Amino acid sequence: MKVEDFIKKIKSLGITTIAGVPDSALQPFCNYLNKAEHGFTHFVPANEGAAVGLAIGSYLATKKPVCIYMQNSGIGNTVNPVTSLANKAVYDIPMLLIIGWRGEPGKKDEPQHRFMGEITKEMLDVMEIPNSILSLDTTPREAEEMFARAGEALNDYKQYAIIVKRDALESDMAVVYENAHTLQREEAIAEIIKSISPEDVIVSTTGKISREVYEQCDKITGHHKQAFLTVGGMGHAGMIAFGIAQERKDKRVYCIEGDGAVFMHMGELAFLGKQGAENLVHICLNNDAHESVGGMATGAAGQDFYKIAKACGYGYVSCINDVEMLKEELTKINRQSKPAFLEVKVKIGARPELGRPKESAVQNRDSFMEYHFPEIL
Ligand SMILES: Cc1ncc(C[n+]2csc(CCOP(=O)(O)OP(=O)(O)O)c2C)c(N)n1
Repeated sequence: MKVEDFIKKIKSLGITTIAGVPDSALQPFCNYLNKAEHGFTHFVPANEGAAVGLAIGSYLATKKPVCIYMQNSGIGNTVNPVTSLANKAVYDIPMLLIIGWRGEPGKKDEPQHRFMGEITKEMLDVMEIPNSILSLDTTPREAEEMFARAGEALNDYKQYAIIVKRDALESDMAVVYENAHTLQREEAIAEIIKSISPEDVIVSTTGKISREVYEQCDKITGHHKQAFLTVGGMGHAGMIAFGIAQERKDKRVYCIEGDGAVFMHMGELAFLGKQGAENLVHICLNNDAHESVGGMATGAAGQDFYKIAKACGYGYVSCINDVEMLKEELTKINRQSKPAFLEVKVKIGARPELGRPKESAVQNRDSFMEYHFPEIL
């Protein structure tokens, strides 16, 4: 289906506000929202649950349902506000969910998408959200019927979900996402890895950052056992790093996150600053965008994360945007005995041939644990 037609159908439901977190399976849709004159009020909140909150508020003030878009992994973030607020047992608030289907059964995808891919429809059914699947084969008539069902559900105060298969939406619009920075994210990652001692721990975030950490570790140290890749659970790498840091004070723990991930569960900053872990180094590679899934700007683009970290109690904070400053800061950070936060302003973009982890997630877990903590095995 052409993305323009899809957008028209959403509008035909009386929807004027749209909010979400981008997904690569929804890339033509996300590109359209970024570049075209679509006429919606559009927001990219911290996470998908926050988008549900926005939808509830907007409905209360206008009586118009909001459209929320997300990757199916984001359903997890919506469960609480949908089940305990929007559901008919509570405030009965209609909203339209557009959900990119990663891990569709029978299609090859990454391990973090497999289970949620299998249970996506079931999750919606359990949450009493009527739903339909949009695929490449959906005929115009079927799409018409799907939106008619969505309209009825919204009129009946229900949420309605359209699960969108990869390739279901098409567009000829090419969008280039840019910012004003010059440092390549992967170059910054290479410098960070070079500065870290072999006994120190790396925890990296969801998306291409982990794929770059994996490849740069191989290139620089000859293996990738030093790093735990937070391939799913976007926004939780900081807490994973802290979980390790508080158990093993003899090791410095480096958390390497993107700005989208830090933003997604930013409450962690207040917690981590307050804990005062002397061995925690939190690095935010800030490109103001969700680059891994296309490049859409985050709803916090332009914010200085290091200032937020400072206010949250991190003992050492800094912000840099070139490789020489990065090297200097990494040397200083290695001498700190207070939680440190380094914001690195980076360009949007990645190598097109960037690989993916070759082992299973469990194999990577085991080799990480064997490398760092052989005594517990
Ligand atoms: C809960 C959840 N929502 C959405 C996604 C899809 N997703 C994967 S990576 C990513 C963007 C990450 O952005 P950022 O942390 O800024 O790193 P960047 O890719 O820009 O370097 C998104 C939205 C996800 N994996 N999980």
